[in-house]
Amino acid sequence: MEKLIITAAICGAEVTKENNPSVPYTVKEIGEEAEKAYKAGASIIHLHVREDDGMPTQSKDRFKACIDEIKRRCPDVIIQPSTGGAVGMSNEERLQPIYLNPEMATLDCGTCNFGGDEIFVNTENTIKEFGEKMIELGIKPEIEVFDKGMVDMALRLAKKGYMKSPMHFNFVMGVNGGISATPRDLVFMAGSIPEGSTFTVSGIGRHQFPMAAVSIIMGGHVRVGYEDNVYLSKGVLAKSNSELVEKAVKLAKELGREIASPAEARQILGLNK
Ligand code: KMH
Ligand code: ZN
Repeated sequence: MEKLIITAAICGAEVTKENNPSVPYTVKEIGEEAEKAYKAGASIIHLHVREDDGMPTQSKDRFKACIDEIKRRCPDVIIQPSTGGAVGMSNEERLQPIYLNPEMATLDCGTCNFGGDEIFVNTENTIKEFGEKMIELGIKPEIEVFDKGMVDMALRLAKKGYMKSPMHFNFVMGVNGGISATPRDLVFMAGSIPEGSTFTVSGIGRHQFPMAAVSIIMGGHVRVGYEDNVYLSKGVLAKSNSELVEKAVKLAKELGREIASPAEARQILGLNK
């Protein structure tokens, strides 16, 4: 089986220091968490950035500062900025980090409920706009899908030229409003993408490691980190994202998957920059 790509989603836009005091906000904290996650075995850092007070931002300058800090500490790690940002941001705001020319960026392929009154909005025209821009700039999208219909949307738009093959998907499973985090649903999702595609799985909350285990067995890849889950085990907060990466590495070793280096991850994902 292909080596396992571990993505560390180190900070997200919603989780706060109230949820776990080691959620990184500042440039230095983000750099430190990225470095620890990388040293533990992550080859991709999925990046959101914050102001020093924790406020999520998509500011190009703030992304540049964080990317520079991460590259200084771990030059070969793959940095994947979010274009999802936080609920309520405009498309223009969300797209800012792609103008820093990253190798990858996320491309969210549908609208979904996001808890309470929150709705994460991605209209068809938004997806087309983001997809077109990423093709123009030579950025490989990680296609974020929170439900099966979003896979179908991505496939339909790929046929129209808004995304290229081979496609790489992130199945985000267990969001209130998205597909549930069950092995049955993961088999359904993985069976719905074209041959030659790759996928990673982000299990939300307590589903992080059970879904990681299923993905490892199926030949998929894994995302862990505070964006999706702040606990190392029931009732025990992780002290760093690196503890979550270490746990994924341990699972992979037990299940017979080797861990991909960033260079190997680039090969698997066909990154060409
Ligand atoms: N923060 C969510 C609203 C992405 O990174 O592209 C969107 C999100 C997805 O996290
Ligand atoms: Zn994200």
